Amino acid sequence: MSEKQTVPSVIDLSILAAKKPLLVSTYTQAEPKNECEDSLNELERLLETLGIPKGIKEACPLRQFNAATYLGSGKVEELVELSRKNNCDLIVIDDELPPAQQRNLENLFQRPVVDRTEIILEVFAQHAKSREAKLQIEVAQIRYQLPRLKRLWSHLSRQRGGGVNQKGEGEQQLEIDKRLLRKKFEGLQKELEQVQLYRNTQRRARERSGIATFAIVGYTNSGKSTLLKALTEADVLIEDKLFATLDTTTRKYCLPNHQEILLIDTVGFIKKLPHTLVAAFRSTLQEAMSADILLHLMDASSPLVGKQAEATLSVLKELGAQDKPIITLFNKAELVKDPLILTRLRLTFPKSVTISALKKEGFDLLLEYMERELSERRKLVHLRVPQKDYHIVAEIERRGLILTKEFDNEFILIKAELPHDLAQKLLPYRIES
Ligand SMILES: Nc1nc2c(ncn2[C@@H]2O[C@H](COP(=O)(O)OP(=O)(O)OP(=O)(O)O)[C@@H](O)[C@H]2O)c(=O)[nH]1
Ligand SMILES: [Mg+2]
Repeated sequence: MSEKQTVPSVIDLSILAAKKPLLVSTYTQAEPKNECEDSLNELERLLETLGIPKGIKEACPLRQFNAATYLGSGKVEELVELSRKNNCDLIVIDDELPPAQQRNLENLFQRPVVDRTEIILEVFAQHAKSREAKLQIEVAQIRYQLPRLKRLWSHLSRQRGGGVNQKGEGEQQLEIDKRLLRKKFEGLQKELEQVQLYRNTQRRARERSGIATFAIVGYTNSGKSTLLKALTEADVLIEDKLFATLDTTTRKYCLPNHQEILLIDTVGFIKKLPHTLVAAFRSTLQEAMSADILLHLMDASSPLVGKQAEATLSVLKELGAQDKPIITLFNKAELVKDPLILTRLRLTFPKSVTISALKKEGFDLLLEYMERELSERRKLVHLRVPQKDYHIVAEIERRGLILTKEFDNEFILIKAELPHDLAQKLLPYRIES
């Protein structure tokens, strides 16, 4: 697939042309209703990203789970009535629905029913720019589509007003489509493996270079790309949109103590991030997860900051990165009107800095924390290196932090903080302090 080609939509285009959607989210007795309402607002933002206008939002208490229709039959009836009265042309459920539930709901509503996963997949599909991101999203889409092909066919036959005969043809075509889709899936997987092989080689080269790496992680729209740009002038896409970034950008940066590091900006997270996407984007995400230290960026101005942090930490766990050292950054601080919010956040996340990536505020303390975090992970050593072994000095400069350097005849006396593996490698040059 070329970089110019766009990813085909999972949802049919009539859905993207919806004028008045009905958004439905649920909450159990144990959950507060306002969280459900916040979640609906987030879903509305996802739809807005796709150009779908605002519609009606319904937060529904979930008393009893219904295996056939997700919501209880009384509630569904109520919602069908509501959607008819308001001429809603699309129903969006704020959860991932099994294929059968989705089909049953479509029959009851007589309108297309899409779930949160489908919406997120479509946002990713529209924002994917690199070949790898496009391949990854197509793989995720096919995984999602395969068990739901029947539903797509029922959409088509409804559009054509399909009769009995066409139904038989439909079943045959369904089998053919499934086979074609599986074949396409295998082809894409192979292509993706090739791209990822190249990426892994790059990553290993970087790991071998041993330069300390910081990855900026966090909820979508928290300001990750803004921070990378503010520090490194990197030409990255910054937008007030969910999932603006779907690729990884790495830039060199020199800390005030002259230590060179790499900074990585990557795809953001969201509550209920579909597993198909986590699986498909695993390699992109793992690149960030291979960093030495994580900078967890939060949008402190969002009323959902706590929930967003929970969602981020849970994806980090799913990726096996929960034990990495983390510095927490409360971003968009200039928008926070109530100082109590920041005080509360600081109590929950002790190793934290308050910043504004947009206004470049709070960076002095942030850089100090970054230097400190690196230095804690290093060993202080005194070395006596022959001047002729200048490549050793170069490696110390690149990977460690030189505190003092003195010339002593044909030797250089160096006091430096080094990563543990380098300190071990330079054991023959070590002297007592
Ligand atoms: N007021 C304010 N806005 C900010 C700040 N940092 C970022 N933003 C805005 O927040 C929006 C999202 O910023 P991005 O840097 O694209 O966020 P991101 O985390 O990279 O988002 P995704 O790539 O979509 O996951 C943009 O409109 C930024 O201008 C800040 O410190 N203050
Ligand atoms: Mg971004």
